[in-house]
Amino acid sequence: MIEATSPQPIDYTLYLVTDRDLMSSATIEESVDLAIQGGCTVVQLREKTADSREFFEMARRVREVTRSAGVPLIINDRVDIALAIDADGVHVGQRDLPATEVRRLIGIDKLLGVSVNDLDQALAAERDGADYIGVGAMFATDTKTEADTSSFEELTAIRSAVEVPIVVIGGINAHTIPLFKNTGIDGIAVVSAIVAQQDPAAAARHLKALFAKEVAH
Ligand code: TZP
Ligand code: MG
Repeated sequence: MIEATSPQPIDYTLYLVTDRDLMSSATIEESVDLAIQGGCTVVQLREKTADSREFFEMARRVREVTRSAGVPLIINDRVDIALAIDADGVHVGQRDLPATEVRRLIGIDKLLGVSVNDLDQALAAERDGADYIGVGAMFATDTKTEADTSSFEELTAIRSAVEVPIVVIGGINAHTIPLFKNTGIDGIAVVSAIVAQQDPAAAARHLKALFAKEVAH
């Protein structure tokens, strides 16, 4: 009999989402490397303005950085690129391939993350095989102006209803982190409050310490 190896539990505490158009660093690898130095525990490569070849090449380079740091790398939207570079997982939204299809394509060993706005979407994501969900946008953000939003009421309902880890996204920064006290979230997903800062490592370190002090349960 083939025993399934029990997967390493993922630490979702400080989940970095990349954006080369906002970053203070010269390269995406440098941005990711600094964020990891500051304590980021998961990296999602999300590059909306890259064409397929660029995205693939970036993913390959970032893969080196995350692999040597032992941090999981998740690819936004693109199952093909995730498989091509042997990423640790894929993250999809409500307008991307359905979670069931992504799960079928990536198999059971890779991580599947799904963005949700409300309880129905969260329950569906869990049922369809999501390993974790991203809830948001919690606050309006210039990083994704077209994002649908989620309220704290919605977040509370989702937390009570699903077992999978929850990260919140959208406007997460040093001012908003304390508002998540007692919400039962597992982590924060951050773009601009890390990658756009002059010192991304220091910014990540600060957000992580705040989360540990104010929110972690
Ligand atoms: N999905 C919902 S909001 C968002 C994404 C990708 C962007 C979050 O960016 P920031 O800069 O952390 O507000
Ligand atoms: Mg998407």
